[in-house]
Amino acid sequence: MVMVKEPSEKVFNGTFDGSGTAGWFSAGTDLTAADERLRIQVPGGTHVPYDVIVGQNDILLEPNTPYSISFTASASRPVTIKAQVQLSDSPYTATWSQDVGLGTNPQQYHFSFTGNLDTKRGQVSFQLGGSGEPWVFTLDEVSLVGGKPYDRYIPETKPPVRVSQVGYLPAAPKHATVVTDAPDPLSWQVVTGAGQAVASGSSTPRGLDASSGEKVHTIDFSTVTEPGTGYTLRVGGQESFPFDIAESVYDRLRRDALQFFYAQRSGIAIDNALAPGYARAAGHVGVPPNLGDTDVPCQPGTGDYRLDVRGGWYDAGDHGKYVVNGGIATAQLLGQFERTTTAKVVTKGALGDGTLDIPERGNKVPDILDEARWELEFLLRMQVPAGKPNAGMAHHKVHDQAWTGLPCLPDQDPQPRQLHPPSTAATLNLAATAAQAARLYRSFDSAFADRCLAAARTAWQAARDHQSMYARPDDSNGGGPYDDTDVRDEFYWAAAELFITTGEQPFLDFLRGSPFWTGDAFGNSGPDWKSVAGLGRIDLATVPSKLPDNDRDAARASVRAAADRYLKIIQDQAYGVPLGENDYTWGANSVILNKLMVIGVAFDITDDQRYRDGVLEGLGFILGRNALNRSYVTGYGSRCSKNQHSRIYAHQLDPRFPQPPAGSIAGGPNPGLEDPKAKKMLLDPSTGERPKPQFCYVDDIESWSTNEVAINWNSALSWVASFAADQGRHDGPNPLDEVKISMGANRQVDVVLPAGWSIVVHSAAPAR
Ligand code: 9MR
Repeated sequence: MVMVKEPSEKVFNGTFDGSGTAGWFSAGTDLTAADERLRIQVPGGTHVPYDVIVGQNDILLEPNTPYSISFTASASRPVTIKAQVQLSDSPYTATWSQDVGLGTNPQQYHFSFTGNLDTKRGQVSFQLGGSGEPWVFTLDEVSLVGGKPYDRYIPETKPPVRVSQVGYLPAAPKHATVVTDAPDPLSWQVVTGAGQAVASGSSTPRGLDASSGEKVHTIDFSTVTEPGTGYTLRVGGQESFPFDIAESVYDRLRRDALQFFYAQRSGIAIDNALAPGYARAAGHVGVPPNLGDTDVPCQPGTGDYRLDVRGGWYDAGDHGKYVVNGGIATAQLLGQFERTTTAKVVTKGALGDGTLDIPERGNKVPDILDEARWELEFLLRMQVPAGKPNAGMAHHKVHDQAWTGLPCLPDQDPQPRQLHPPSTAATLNLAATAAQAARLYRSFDSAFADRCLAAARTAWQAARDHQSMYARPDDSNGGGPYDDTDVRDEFYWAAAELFITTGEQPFLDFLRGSPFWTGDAFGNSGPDWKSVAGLGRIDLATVPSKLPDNDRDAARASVRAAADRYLKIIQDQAYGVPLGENDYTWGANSVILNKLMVIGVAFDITDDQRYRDGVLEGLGFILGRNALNRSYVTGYGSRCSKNQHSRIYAHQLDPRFPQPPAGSIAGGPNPGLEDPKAKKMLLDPSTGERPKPQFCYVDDIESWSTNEVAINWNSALSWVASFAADQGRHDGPNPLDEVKISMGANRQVDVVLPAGWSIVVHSAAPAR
């Protein structure tokens, strides 16, 4: 944590305490911190001072202003460096420049000057080049004080009346939250787009909301059921953003959340006719400057072969492709589709052929399966071929050797790509998704289904033979680690999918021996890329299989138990969100959505409206009913996220690039603040304190830990959006489907009716 004392301190993380090199850059050398100091290996053979630089950009500088600069520095042998305060880009004008002779013992240096630059793009830097021999530079306690106090970022959150900015289903509950210090209930009114008040009541004071640090009331205006657009909620002279009430309120979101995946595709040109504004050349198809993905070598020491691993989706804002995260994203698309074959409340055909704008549209295969197959084909390519070491395992990931900058279109990525070592987790992700695919594609393409099942079996056996090959947590140069050293849940998930698809006893035997057979599969955060037992449990609970009835009942009961826990949190939270104040983390919005998925499954298997209502209420948080009064989905709501961290959707940095497509969800509030931008914008410069969890978010492209796009986050949104849309206009439930008629032992007909139904026997019409 940074501990800057002066309110007008301009240098961020000048003490290198705990935050590593956050906020600093280097040129001509690597940036490394050790022992809470910057420690730079300066290469030899350079000519001029600016051949090697370390420094910090985005420094606010004012004209005619006194500054004092100080730092502690030393060198492995006596050298002279140049310290500067200057513009960070051309013409690089310096307002202060000083040659500084360094000795081998750390010494504190202190200088004063009057600045004459007027810029937000200032730079404090140390030029270290010009030496024939290499040396080591050590830097600490860097400070530049002067000018206006640090301008703390205060987000715009008005108005204080918070609703789902997208809207509500006519027949669903409608809740809102108001930020107010008023101790007593406030009166409210719902007003139509035409200005007519249609409902009124008084709010419920809820006291301090710990996740935001603000006092709030809640409002229930569920009595308003008349469809319409442009409704607002008025409380104490304040008016909410407008919202709709309609059966179709989630229909566009269902399509857009899924359409996101096409724009993330690797290995294919994105067609402007299908994704207007997002056209780009095919990425990583072996055309320079790309060096992948058609012929990718293994990382040194991993294998002496090369693989064609083209295709799939780019994981997130980076160009990496990770089997582990590809696994859950694919499983959620497959599960979203499979749900429509088992749940009662579904809109027939809503995920069918012709529902997305993708090249495969019109091929008689549901578009969601076409999209998922784009990733599945990539996952299959990541399997180690027969005859190679660890055959049958899946490589953990393929990505750039070093991080690229932003923006960067995929076809322009010049980095070498590498296959990282196989892992047990990746192999089981392949086994699980390929096994699920085998049953879902069977009726559309039996050869593909066979190929998937064979790969799943091979992967399963390979994982059994290599049960503890783990991805390294520090393998994060040029890509994320997705490390995981507990793969019991991956084994359970893969066994579940293989059992459901094949019905074979050994898989059931394996399941019975798993700690998850009776253990909680959902935990406190629902399924995520690292905890996948819930994915298997949901399918055991919902997909017809040879699972004995009592075991299926137990699986269902466990889904309900988890859903009940999450519902309770929703009820306790004044913003109707299934997260407690300490549950916000990297990708928090996906944690919310994954918990909503579990609650949605509970509705599917019970028909209990409380679960349906919980899903819709939680989705309201994502769409604007939150402390930042923001919809986290691009293109949805009056104030929405649109600067997500992405090399492709880098509009914020360069207007020639697009913003993320409508339907892209941002990672969300994350008190971890694991990127320098979020730290710089949100940490209190004088105390180092961070804001309350809901405020730990910035819609800035450089904040990857609060504001990235990612396939596993959009897959969660897609599942929930589809569920929600189904609750609007759907084809069921048809009570007649539930009537069970059988022959009784005593020559009687036994009729079992759904709860609440009765039989009226009419006399037969006389025969003519
Ligand atoms: O979603 C991942 C999150 O759970 C981890 O805490 C974080 C740090 O390891 O990584 C996230 O995943 C990122 C991945 O490593 C690289 N591509 C972007 C992903 C989303 O930020």
